[in-house]
Amino acid sequence: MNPPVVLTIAGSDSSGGAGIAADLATFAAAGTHGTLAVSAVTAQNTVGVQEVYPMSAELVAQQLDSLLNDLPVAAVKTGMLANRSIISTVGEYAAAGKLPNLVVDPVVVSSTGHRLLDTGAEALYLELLQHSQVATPNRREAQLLCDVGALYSLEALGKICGGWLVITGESTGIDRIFHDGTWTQLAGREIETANDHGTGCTFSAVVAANLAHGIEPLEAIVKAKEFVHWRIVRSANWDLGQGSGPVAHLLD
Ligand code: PXL
Repeated sequence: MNPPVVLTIAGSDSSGGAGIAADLATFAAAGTHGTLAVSAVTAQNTVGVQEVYPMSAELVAQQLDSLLNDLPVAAVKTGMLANRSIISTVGEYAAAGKLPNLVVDPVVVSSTGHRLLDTGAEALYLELLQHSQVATPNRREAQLLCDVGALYSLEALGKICGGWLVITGESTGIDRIFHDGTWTQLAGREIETANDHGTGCTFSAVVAANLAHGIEPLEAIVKAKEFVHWRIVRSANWDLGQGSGPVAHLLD
């Protein structure tokens, strides 16, 4: 039996905590085969981001063509897309129906506070979000998207999203889900740890992996939160690097 194939379109984090490395480890842990299109390379560690070098939008498109023309991709997640031209290129593939079960994590700022998206490029996400099955902004990203879209409320953002909007970290450990005009609160348990680098990437990656397994969106989201919770618990006392360390993507 073949494993489901999942695709991440995201940046590389040299520390291995976030971005493509986190996504691929998570895809493997979730029983899927991971494929990738690199949007940018970052020089980064647990303390901060030292350099960001975006790929050309043409190279992102070539990576997408190569794998989509060959492999049976069942779900896709986007992470860091770096700039306008890459977001709009990915948007064209989504609009053409080439990115099934699309999970959009609209990454704007790294956990250490470094911008991972060109200033002013947020507005282009509003187009891409229309094609998403699940969108996973954190509280700050959701507010930024409302601001650039002149959206007066998070409900208005939810209506723009094609499917399910999950706002992560609404307050400690709690996520809020908007779908079909209704909010659902997803309670979490607080974990005392400095090691939360890349948790947003891991969450959106496992949502995509769950969708690739044929799990319905709400269950895919609920299971993903549980998945991330246990990984944070496992690595809570790790002491890797001087800043925010990674989570245990593979558990053991
Ligand atoms: O967590 C957001 C994120 C996404 N993608 C890359 C990152 C980070 C955070 O550091 O480095 C490449």
